[in-house]
This record gives sequence, structure tokens and C-alpha cells, in this order.
Amino acid sequence: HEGEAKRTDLMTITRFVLNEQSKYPESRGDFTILLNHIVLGCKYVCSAVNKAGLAKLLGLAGETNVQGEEQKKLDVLSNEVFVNALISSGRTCLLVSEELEEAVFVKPKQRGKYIVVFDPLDGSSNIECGVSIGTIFGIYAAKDKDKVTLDDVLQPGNRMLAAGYCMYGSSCMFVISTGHGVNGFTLDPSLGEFILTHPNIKIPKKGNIYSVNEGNAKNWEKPITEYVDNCKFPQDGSSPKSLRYVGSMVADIHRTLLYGGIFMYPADKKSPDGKLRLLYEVFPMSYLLEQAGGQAFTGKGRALDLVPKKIHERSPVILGSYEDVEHVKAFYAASK
Ligand code: AHM
Ligand code: MG
Repeated sequence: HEGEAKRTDLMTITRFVLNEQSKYPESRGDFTILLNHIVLGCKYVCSAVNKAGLAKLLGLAGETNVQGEEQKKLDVLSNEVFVNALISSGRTCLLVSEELEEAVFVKPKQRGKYIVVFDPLDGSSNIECGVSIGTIFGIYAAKDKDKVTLDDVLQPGNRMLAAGYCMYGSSCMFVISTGHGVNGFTLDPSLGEFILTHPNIKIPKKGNIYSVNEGNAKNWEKPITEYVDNCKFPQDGSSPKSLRYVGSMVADIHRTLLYGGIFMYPADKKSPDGKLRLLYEVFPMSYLLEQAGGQAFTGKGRALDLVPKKIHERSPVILGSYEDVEHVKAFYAASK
């Protein structure tokens, strides 16, 4: 009967976070409540993503459903799900979403001390064809929730208290760091619970995969061109690297975290700031990668040290295995 006991003694995400928070004597459970609401949002979006193809088959998309509501696009729906989940947690004062031009200041009655930045459904170009997409989030604390201003969120990524993502892929995975390493949970659809399946994730020191949109090569900076050339034709006689690029940041980062290697969305002549958004794409992923023992570099310095000036600002990013990022840095140093 030992096996039986094992199967029911699962480390759910709630239990895990409660355990972690109990290490802080001042903790009053606010963070756990906030996280529960984020997890709920992820489960909701996961179920909507899984049904996306069906909604189409049944002719629901863009039409009115039985309740007479218009069927929403998945990214719009996901944004509403997270905004509602975060506000109703009663633990947030300021929200920044990729889907909303303006930041959301939570009404005094529902206010709490946390600030959440998020991309509710990233990888929009992959939605229609059923390829993995995901939600990315980062959490800050406001100095004073009753006097919160935009400056409270225009903070470097190294001030984040936690960051994570949820990947809606072949399985639904929730990966999070609260500043003490990285842990991964898999949704058990029959239980509706995220179970700890990837404790204390460490990225391999070095990998054999590179991940970048090579269609932009024409406009790249010299160090990136040289590095990618070296991935294909290594100068030191080592084997060439494999290329993997989903075009969904969450999927590309998840693979990088587990298998090692490098992911880049560098600056180029057409987009001097790259494509990815600093607050809710670059910062959370850089935070996770560093927590797993990797690095995140912008081409100039450490990604987490950037100070955002605008909420939707972009930044180049090169992140992954420690030694692979060192290698890219060497090409930048040599080009100076
Ligand atoms: P999105 O927020 O419009 O979905 O764009 C972000 C996505 C990332 O998931 C991905 O890393 C990147 O865009 C891919 O861009 P590209 O198609 O230029 O390679
Ligand atoms: Mg995005």
C-alpha cells in the first residue's frame, strides 16, 4: 500500500508555496493568495486554449454563443481572465499587461501591496496553428500601496520578488521562482492541480542548441552574426549546434531551461531595441534563467539591471546557459 500513499501525497503548487512562505515569519499569506489567483487564471486559459480548435469547428469564433455573448479572441479573453483574477485577489495595486496600453490602478477597496506585470498570452502568431503558447508574469511590491505610482513598476528586474510562466503545450506547465531557485509544476488535468514535477531546475552549464529568428540576419549586429556563424562552423573543432526556434518565447525558453543552450532576440538595424518587451517578457525570463544558474545579457550588460522608462519598452536579450552567454559576450567584447 506504500505506492498508494505515494500517489496521494503530491506536492501541489499551493502546498509548495505555503511551505516556502512559512520560512518568513512576517508572511501573512498574501503572496500565497496572489499566486493562487495567478494559477487559477492559468488553468482557465489552459482550458480555453485546449478548446480553441473546437470553438472554431462549432462555428463559435467571432459569433455569439448560447449565452448571447460574442466569442472572444483568445488573447483578449486571457487578458480579461488575468485582470479579473488579479484584482479579485485583493492583493494587487497596479497591473501592467501587454494587452493594455495603460497600466491599471486597482481601486482602494480592492488594493494590496503587489504589482504584477504580465503577458497574458504570448506567442500570438502560434495560436491559430496549435503550437505552444504561454503566459509570462513578474511580481514587484509597492513601497506604499495607497500612494502607488507608475514609478513603482518602472523598476529594474532585479527588484522582482518572483517571476514565472505557464506553458500551454503538450502538457500544461507552470514554472516559477520566488528568488530561491526555479521549480516546475505540471497540470494533472484529472485533478485540476499543478504537481511539482521539476524540483530545483538547473540549466546545463553549456548546451548544444541555439535559438534565434535567422530571418533577421541581414540586419544583425556583427557579434551576433559572428556568434551564429560559430554555432554552425565552430572554430575550435567542436560539433556544430542544432537550431531550434518555435517563435513562442515561453516554449523556446522552457526548452532552453531544460536542455541548455541559448535563446536570442538581439538588437538589429531595423529594431535597435529588439522585439521583446522588457517588463513582462525580458525581465521575468531573465530572472528565471539567472535563478537556474544561467545568464541574461542585452548586448551591453546584465538584462536585470536595466531601468525601464516606459511600461511597454523593448530590449534586446540573449539568455541561456552560463557558458554559452559568456561566449556571446566575448564576441561583443572583441568588437569594441
Ligand atoms: P507577441 O507578444 O506578439 O506574441 O510576440 C512575442 C513573440 C515571442 O513569443 C517570440 O519569442 C517572438 O515574438 C518571436 O518573434 P519573431 O516572429 O519576430 O521571431
Ligand atoms: Mg508577447
